Amino acid sequence: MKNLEISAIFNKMADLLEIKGDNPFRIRAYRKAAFNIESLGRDVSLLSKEELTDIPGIGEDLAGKIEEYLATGGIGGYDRLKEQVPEGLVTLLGVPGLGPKTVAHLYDRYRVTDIDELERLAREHRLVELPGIGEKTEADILKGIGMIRRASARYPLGQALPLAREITAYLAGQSPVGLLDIAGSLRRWKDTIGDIDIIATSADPGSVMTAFAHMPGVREVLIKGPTKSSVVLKEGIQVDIRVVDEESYGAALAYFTGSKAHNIRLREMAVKAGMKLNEYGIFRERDDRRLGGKTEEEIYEVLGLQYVPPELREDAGEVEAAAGNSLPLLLEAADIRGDLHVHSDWSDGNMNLEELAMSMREMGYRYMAVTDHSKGLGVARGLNEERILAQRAAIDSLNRKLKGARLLAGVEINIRSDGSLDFDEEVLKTFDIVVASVHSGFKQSKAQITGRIVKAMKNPYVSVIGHPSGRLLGEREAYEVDMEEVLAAAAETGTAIEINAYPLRLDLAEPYIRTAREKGVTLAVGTDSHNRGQFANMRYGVAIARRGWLRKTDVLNTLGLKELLSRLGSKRRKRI
Ligand code: DGT
Ligand code: CA
Ligand code: CA
Ligand code: ZN
Repeated sequence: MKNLEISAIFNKMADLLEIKGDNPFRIRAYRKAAFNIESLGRDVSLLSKEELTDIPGIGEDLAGKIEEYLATGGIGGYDRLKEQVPEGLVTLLGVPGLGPKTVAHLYDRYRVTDIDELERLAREHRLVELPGIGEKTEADILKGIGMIRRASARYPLGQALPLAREITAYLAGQSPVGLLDIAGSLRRWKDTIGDIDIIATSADPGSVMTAFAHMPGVREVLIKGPTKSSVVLKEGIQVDIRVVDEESYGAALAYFTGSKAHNIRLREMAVKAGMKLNEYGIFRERDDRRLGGKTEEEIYEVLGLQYVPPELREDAGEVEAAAGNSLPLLLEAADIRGDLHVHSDWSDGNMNLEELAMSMREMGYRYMAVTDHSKGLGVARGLNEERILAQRAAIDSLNRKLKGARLLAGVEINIRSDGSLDFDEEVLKTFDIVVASVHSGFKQSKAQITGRIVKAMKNPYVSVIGHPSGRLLGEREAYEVDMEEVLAAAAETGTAIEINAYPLRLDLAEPYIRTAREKGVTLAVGTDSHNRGQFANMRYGVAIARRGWLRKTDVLNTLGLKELLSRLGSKRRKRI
């Protein structure tokens, strides 16, 4: 649907006109049009020109721009405006306390086009030299910059989720909460999080607000209202909480879980069916009769939809699937039978093999693959052929003592910069499982790095490609790799692709997981654990798999031990 795209452009045009000091009525017209298009509840691309001009605030001129966008994917007037206003000024307009006139002055006087520059000037007290700016405004602008920085920062899921859980546990212990859930992108298990959203019910909302504002770890209270508060934690993460009525709980949870795009689709469906959906419930339009809203399930049911798990709520086809009763039956944490990527103290892990076996039992697994690094990775004390043999003997003897579970003899073999591997086939064929990963040469060209991984996959003994894009959230971008090509080669060679569950990796990223599934590629979820606390990260891998629409059958480590070994063997046999 193009409504959101068009309303965003109209808002940007209003910003640009404001900086230019254009006619206030014209600016207001763009804002009003943007608002009305966003909340329209009907797809603008299906409307005739006449129906377009029936939308409040939309006349011939704006209707023409909408049609232009629908026909060409752009708006000439917008492009011309962008040329007239220096880049960066629009971002400055987003700083609370900074109006368009001041932005224009800042530019005329100091050529300021970005926030860093603005911050420097404010700290040097040079903003007060501008017309209309006093000490107070300057201080407000500095505050506003802090807010913007927080709003644009995103935090890894693995950092935000433990904090959110601490907060909910604290609130449950310290205040009279009834129902209590984490909502927002965190409930959808998005790989990075803008802020933490919490929803609750309570007989005494005021004391929940007080407990919330005084929790340990709060650096700043932004808002403290009767049912709604926001704080900033010392980590810099913002947390929002809302206390709602019990009869509205499901509606509020759905609303604040989002995504925004998913919500908009649901609201459109409601409107089409003569209903109204908001954070208070779902109602019959005609007489406002409440049709549901106590639970999320009620809302989906009233809309005639299957219940959509939070991980799928991205307007990525899930609404259509739910309407057609064809949502996938998603992978569950309980489907996982073992971990396929684990390090021991033979390389850079801190657990010995006995401890791995113990953790395997604790996790309720049938198997766990010991995949220490190979010799090329000196920094991780990678193993050479001789050490592999010694480790193998230790694994075999331990397995003889284990009942009902087995440590698999594996390796995380280095894919060298030319695509060759650290061990030759004579050695490789002695492993139960071989995970092949890139640990160097991240700066290679796309063609090189793709070719390198594809070459590794052509090796009949390579079972899985580990952390396939190399990304480290908030630290390192993925290397340039043609993932489509890697996935095509994975399908062709029968190589599995890893979903690395280490929270800073979450690699493969979910859009590619979906592509992988469509191509018939098998995914292998592994935690890459180096210490005992990391096995539980499997839950992150499962969530990311779910966000990629994976079913149990798409995932290698849902197989029982015998089936797994036979599947791992099938690629080898195919070659012979
Ligand atoms: P984040 O925090 O950037 O990782 O992403 P979210 O999805 O948690 O977004 P957030 O915290 O701004 O808002 C939480 C949810 O509230 C969001 O997923 C949907 C809902 N919501 C917020 N603002 C709007 C809005 O303007 N329109 C609609 N329909 N829903 C909204
Ligand atoms: Ca959020
Ligand atoms: Ca929020
Ligand atoms: Zn690795």
